[in-house]
Order: sequence, then structure tokens, then C-alpha cells
Amino acid sequence: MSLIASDNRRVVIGLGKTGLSIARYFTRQGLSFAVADSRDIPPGLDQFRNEFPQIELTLGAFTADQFLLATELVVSPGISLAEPAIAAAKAQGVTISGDIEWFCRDAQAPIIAITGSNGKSTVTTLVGEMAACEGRRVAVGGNLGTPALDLLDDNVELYVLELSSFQLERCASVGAEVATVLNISEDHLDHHGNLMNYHQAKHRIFRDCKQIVVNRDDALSTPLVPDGVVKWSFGLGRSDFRAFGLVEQDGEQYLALARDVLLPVAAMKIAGSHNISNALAALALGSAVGLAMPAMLTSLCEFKGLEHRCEFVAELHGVRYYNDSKGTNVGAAVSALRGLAGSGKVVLIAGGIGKGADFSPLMNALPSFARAAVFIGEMAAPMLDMLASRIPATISDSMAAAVSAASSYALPGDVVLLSPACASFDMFSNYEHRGRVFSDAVMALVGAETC
Ligand code: UMA
Ligand code: ADP
Repeated sequence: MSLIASDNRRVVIGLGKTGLSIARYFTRQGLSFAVADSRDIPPGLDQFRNEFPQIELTLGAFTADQFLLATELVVSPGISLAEPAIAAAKAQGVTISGDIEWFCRDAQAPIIAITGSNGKSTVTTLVGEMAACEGRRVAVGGNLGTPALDLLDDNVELYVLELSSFQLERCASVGAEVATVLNISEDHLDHHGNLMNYHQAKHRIFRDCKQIVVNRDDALSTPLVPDGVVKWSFGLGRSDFRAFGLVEQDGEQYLALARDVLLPVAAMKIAGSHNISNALAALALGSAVGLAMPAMLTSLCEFKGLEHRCEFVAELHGVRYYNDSKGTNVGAAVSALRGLAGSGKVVLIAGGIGKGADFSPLMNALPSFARAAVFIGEMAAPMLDMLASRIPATISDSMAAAVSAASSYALPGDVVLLSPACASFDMFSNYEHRGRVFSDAVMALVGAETC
């Protein structure tokens, strides 16, 4: 039996931030729709009932034939397309789309589209700040912050969108002015099944784009595109034509484009080689839409980085504590580990929900960069096993205990780094919550030791 009335055959699935933004958009467009969410009490329920009292809403577990009479399912990113009720409808020819598809069809200004396994939020924010610094009317959002459809506005001159693999897999064509896959390393394999599917979902960002930005240090970031598509690149090697890179002069490293030396790396506040990559990627994206170099360089010098991304928390007894709670996959944790290991060593706090990842790159990196490791959450015991005593390690059952254990391993000059390589939902409501609990535990330690 279908719960969808015959004049209501477009169904918005999911009532989180995305579902609400789609409902608002369809209402503005005068399009009829119904809404379904598999939860009994989804997060946007009260807001939805207030804003859309007339719209049909179905709550609770999806049933196999629920969507068979629909013409289109507009599916939120958090819901798998393999969900049996959705897969059954798709097999019957029901169109599947998502918010980004609708956004891209309607957006009147150029779109800078950004995806990748890591660095998306940093680069998206940076490009947005560069455009604002130049005085462009820019709208920034997508997977980061405001859902894309809530950004649509005729006054906007430039859209900067962070896009996730979930959003891209349900978008037929982005049509961006410039698109990039910043890098690819394993993530969300519990959802995509394998790296190939994840890679394919990410590369949909290049569909119908006019220009691309590729990472010379990551072959998986390069798409096959027609000859007419303009190609920019970034990488930590030498610069070249339309290729941002690094040059060394008098022992100092500089960001550069072709033969132009642009900015000493030391002038930026964000640290680590992964952030140099992010800065070069942002310069390439900004250049592709004609942002002026002085405005871009001013923004680069001013940008302090985002919360929960290699964020400095405090120093105690010569040990610096960093919150990288957004390091939610193995690639991110490895780059944070490399980036923050200076003259001392790192004591790493990691663990949580593993998302089906292969942890061997992290385990292999630990002996070179880390003095010790403290594991937490669901992955704690498996990670301890995988480490196989290559460095000292222990398991803690709370963040406070993990911080205390890490501080007892650390020596002056070391860094204690929370970069979990995992999702947070086993112990925390989200990565921000995990980061705050870590920072609070560090500050409590500082308070106790300095009283
Ligand atoms: N859910 C159900 N049943 C439903 C609908 C959703 O159980 O019927 C569950 C999902 O399984 C998921 C949760 O609800 O666990 C949220 O899913 P959603 O699609 O309703 O999420 P939104 O509130 O719409 O937020 C989404 C993005 N969330 C996800 O992709 C999981 C947000 O990215 C994004 O900011 C927002 O749209 C606006 O575009 C968050 C995220 O974690 C920050 N993204 C992942 C990441 O960055 O790694 C991809
Ligand atoms: P995303 O939005 O893709 O999750 P963020 O900019 O929020 O990316 O950064 C998340 C984490 O990924 C950071 O805390 C850091 O550990 C790591 N990271 C950031 N930029 C890069 C990069 N270019 N390469 C590898 N890891 C990175």
C-alpha cells in the first residue's frame, strides 16, 4: 500500500537540515510534495509541523512498497540509497535525486564545488573568505553549515559549496564553474562498500564543469574530462603555469604560481603540510573564478583555521595539547600526526566508530611520529591489537581518563593530539561534542596542575 497520495508523488525523504531546506524550496517553487522519515521523532519535527502544517508526513520505519507510486524521491544525504524501500522504488523507475541536484539546476551564479576525503571545510571556508575579502557577494555552505538550497538568492554573485560523497552520489550534474576533489583516502566505506564506489561518487563533482583543480600529489584526484575544460593544479612540488606549488628562496619556503613568488609559508597561521596543500588549493580555486591575488593572500595570512581541526588548546609542562576531533578518518589522522610532530613526538588519542576502514596506514605511521597511543571507544581493543606493541599504548574508557593517560606518557617538547581517525557517535553526540569534552579535560588538567 502506498502512503503517498496521487497528487503528491514527489517525496522528500529525511527530516533533518536537508529535508527542511528541500521542503522550504519546494514550497517557494509551488511544487507539491510529501515527506517521510524512518524515525518516530526526527530532529526537525516541531519546526516542520510549524512551517508546513498542510504537508503530508509519514514517520517510522520505511516499508518495502511505500515509495512505489512516487515519481521522484528526493533523498537526504544521511539515508543510504541501498535502503530496501528506496532501492525497490529505483528498480521500478522512480527518479532519485538530492538537494544538490535541485540547487545546481536553479543557481544563477557560478559555483565553486569542493569535495575530497579531507580538507573540504578548511578549503571551502578559506575560498569563501577570499571572495568576501575582495567584496564579492558570496554564499558558502553545503555539507558545511547552511544546506545548499537555503543559500539560493538572486543577489549572490558566487556560490562556494562543500559537497560530500553522499550528496554527490544523488546528483546527476553539478555544472560547476570550477570543481575539485582535494584528495582521496578511505572514508565512509561502511556506506559505499569499497574505495572504487567512493571514488566514483566523489568524481561526479566534475560532471559538466568548466574548469577543474587537481592535486598533483594525489593521482586519484584527477578526472578524465574533455579537452576544452581548463585545468589548474596544486601540489607541494615546484610551481608552473596554472600550477600552484612551493619554491625555496634563501632557505625559506614560499607559495608560488609559475615564476611568481606569492607568500612565505611562515606568514600563514595554519600549520602542517596538509594545510599548505589546502592553501594552494584555495588559491587555485579562487584564481579560476578571477579573484584578485592580493585579496586571496590577505585572507591566507588572516585565516586562523577552524575549530576542532589541529586546534591548539593549551600548553602544560612543555607539552602542547591539540584538538583534531574532525580527524574522523585514517588519512586525516595520519596527516595531523605528521603535521604536528616537530622536534618532539606525539602522544595520540584515537578511536571511536571505525566505519569499516583499514587502520594499517595509521598503525604503520605511529612508530615514526608517536611516543605512545591511547585508544578509546568501540575501536579501542581492535586498534590496540593492530598496533601489536610497536609503541607503548593503553585503553581508556573516558576522554578525561584518556587525557590523563596521554599526559603521563608525554615528555616536554611533545604534543598530545586528539585525532581519532573514527566517527564519534559511540561516546559523543558528534565530533564537536568530542572536541569540547577533550578541550575541557585538558583545561581541567591545566587547572589542577597550576593551582
Ligand atoms: N536518518 C534516519 N532516517 C531518515 C533520515 C535520516 O535514520 O529518514 C538519519 C541518518 O541515517 C543520519 C541522520 O539521520 O544518521 C542525519 O541524516 P540527514 O540526511 O537527515 O542529515 P541532515 O541533518 O540533513 O544533514 C546533512 C549532512 N549529514 C549527513 O550527511 C549525515 C550534514 O553533514 C550537512 O551539514 C547537512 O546535510 C547540510 O547539507 C554532516 C556530516 O556529518 C556535517 N557529513 C558527513 C561528513 O562530513 O563526513 C558526510
Ligand atoms: P573535511 O571537511 O574534509 O572533513 P576539514 O577541513 O574539516 O576537512 O579537516 C578535517 C581533518 O582532516 C583535519 O582536522 C585534519 O586532520 C585533516 N586534514 C585537513 N586537510 C587535509 C589535507 N589536505 N590532507 C589530509 N588531511 C587533511
